[in-house]
Amino acid sequence: MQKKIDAHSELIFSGFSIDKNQQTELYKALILPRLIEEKMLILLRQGKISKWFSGIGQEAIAVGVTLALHSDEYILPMHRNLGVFTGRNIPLYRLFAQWQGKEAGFTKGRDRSFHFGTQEFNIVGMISHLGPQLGVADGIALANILKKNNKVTAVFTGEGGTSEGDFHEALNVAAVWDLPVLFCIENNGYGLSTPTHEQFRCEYLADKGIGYGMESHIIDGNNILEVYSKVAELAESIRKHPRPVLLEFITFRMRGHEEASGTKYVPQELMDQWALKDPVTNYEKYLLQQKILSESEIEAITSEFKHEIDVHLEKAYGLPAITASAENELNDVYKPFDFIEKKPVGPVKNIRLIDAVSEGLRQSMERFDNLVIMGQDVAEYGGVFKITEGFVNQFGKERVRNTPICESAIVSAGMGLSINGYKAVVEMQFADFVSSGFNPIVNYLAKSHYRWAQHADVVVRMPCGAGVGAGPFHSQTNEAWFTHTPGLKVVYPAFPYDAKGLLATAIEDPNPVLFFEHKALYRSIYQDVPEDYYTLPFGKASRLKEGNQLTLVTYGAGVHWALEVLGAHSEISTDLIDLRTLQPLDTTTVFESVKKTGKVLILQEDSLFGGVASDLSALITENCFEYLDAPVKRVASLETPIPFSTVLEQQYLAKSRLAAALQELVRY
Ligand SMILES: Cc1ncc(C[n+]2csc(CCOP(=O)(O)OP(=O)(O)O)c2C)c(N)n1
Repeated sequence: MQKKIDAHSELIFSGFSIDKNQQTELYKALILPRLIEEKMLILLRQGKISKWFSGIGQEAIAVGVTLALHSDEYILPMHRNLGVFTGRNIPLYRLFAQWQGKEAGFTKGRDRSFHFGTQEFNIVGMISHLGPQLGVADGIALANILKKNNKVTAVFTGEGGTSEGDFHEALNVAAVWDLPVLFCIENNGYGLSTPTHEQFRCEYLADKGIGYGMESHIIDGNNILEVYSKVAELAESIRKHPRPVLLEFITFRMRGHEEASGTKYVPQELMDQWALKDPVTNYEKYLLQQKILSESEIEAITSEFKHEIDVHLEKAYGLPAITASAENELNDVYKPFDFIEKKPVGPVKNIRLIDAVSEGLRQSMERFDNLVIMGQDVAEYGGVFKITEGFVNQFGKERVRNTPICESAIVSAGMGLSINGYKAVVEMQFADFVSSGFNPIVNYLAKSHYRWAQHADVVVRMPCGAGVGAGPFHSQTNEAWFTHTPGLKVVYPAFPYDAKGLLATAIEDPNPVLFFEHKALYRSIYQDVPEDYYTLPFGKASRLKEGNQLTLVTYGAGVHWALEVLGAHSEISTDLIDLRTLQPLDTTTVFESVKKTGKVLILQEDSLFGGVASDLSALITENCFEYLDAPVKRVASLETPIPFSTVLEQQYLAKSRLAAALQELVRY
């Protein structure tokens, strides 16, 4: 029977087998974040820092967990976990520089407060969306399992964050894969202004562990000795027997959500009760009672820390402010990648696009033994398109992983693998389902290198496209969702040769790549493809036809529509350009051609507004205006969802309007 922990339960510090020196060390670690915060609150009032999320009253959790782990084990803290950062002994001036947006911080002024990670200290900070980091912890832990290094990963969430789908997905994945993760919920009573009874209906969040088949514990989060000893014991046990454990730390948020928002919605009575359970003052009282520390020793520790804080603050103030340089900003969006083209040698084989993707993937798995494939039904079943058929036999189930149906956690796990030295290929069963993994792609993978120089070595494979009578949710080509987001690369091959070489490059490239594979081309397009491994450069379009009346630019299935229509209209002399990659985009080849022909038609399978054709059209207008003999023409699919019935789908698709548009443009 679990003891009841709330504002009234007593903090009992006796009975833990922690020696006196260690108890003193814990005190020092506990009081440092409190003293820093007290200073920050003064600076905030003086307008010297922008925003502050207070962890006052919750320090025992971050400090206890951090000190219970080994320093080379990853911790993923939240916005109230200053004790994780101080517990890892990050020089204070660097933290202050981070909060002042200075170069010596961790994000070059690009992100605020605790939104950063540091490999140097094995800390991976949150993104604002709270939940995704739980799945990132899964990926980090998976890498530890693959390395067989017996390490634990600890990840934090507030009780409010447990309402997010990411929480459920991450715990479920960790349970199914036996990942050594400590999921630490800090239940501090409120998610912004929302009390726990408006957030969830179970008595204890730890009870949710039962639903995941996961061990769970409730811990008094205001008792540093309880937190430290319980977590140390569990961590040791998890190192020996890898498994996830759910911990609910009961505590209280003694200040507002952030300093400007106040606490009017919190009953004063509750505030008063919890003030009596302050984790720092109570522990101090116990140490004095036990004569482990004297008043004067506490005084000495406190004044030494205060001095250290002042010295480091002065140092941070003395550091230069960031100067804005667009070049620096743009240079840090992607991790530099020294692409070396591996030219194909040896015999070729006539294969389908689907075979080329499969072969490219297999050869990358052979080449990179740190590459992991994750996706629904990708293991024994071979994926719904059979691209990974036979992979389990060759590479084993550790590296070819069936996942539960949880795109968000798996994309996040890909991020975690990358943080811990692995490469990931995530197969979306259909590109349409990427919407369920959208958040970690556009907010985590895409922004991570820019924010704190952490690359995301993840390829998301996207079987996409219409023309197969599959209706609104199995036919979309949603590349424009991603070409809009800085930090992502987007590849869209139309031929087997390109698919194999570009996939190899995507996997070599340490940046996140969305790799689109058109389902209608999978089994219909054949080509002679080198049997050996080779790579192709990103950002190089190919010119498939030479002509002088107009330029037709397209990609994916559009390329084959164009070839078919142009084949039936040989009277139209056309430069046909297949873009091959959309980010980076080869504008040089496009502009050269447009300058020669003076007319351009851009064809895309996606519906018109906000698509790749629109931006390309704008670029051509801006860069080739004087050369144009006609307005830039865009041909795209109808502005409707994609219908299922064949007649409706044919009408929907841009292909049905291509010939007429071409003839009109020639006549212009
Ligand atoms: C996806 C998302 N929704 C909403 C928010 C706004 N928000 C930031 S923190 C927060 C409360 C979080 O509560 P909890 O998880 O309990 O953590 P606590 O702040 O209490 O430590 C909210 C609603 C957000 N950052 N991200």
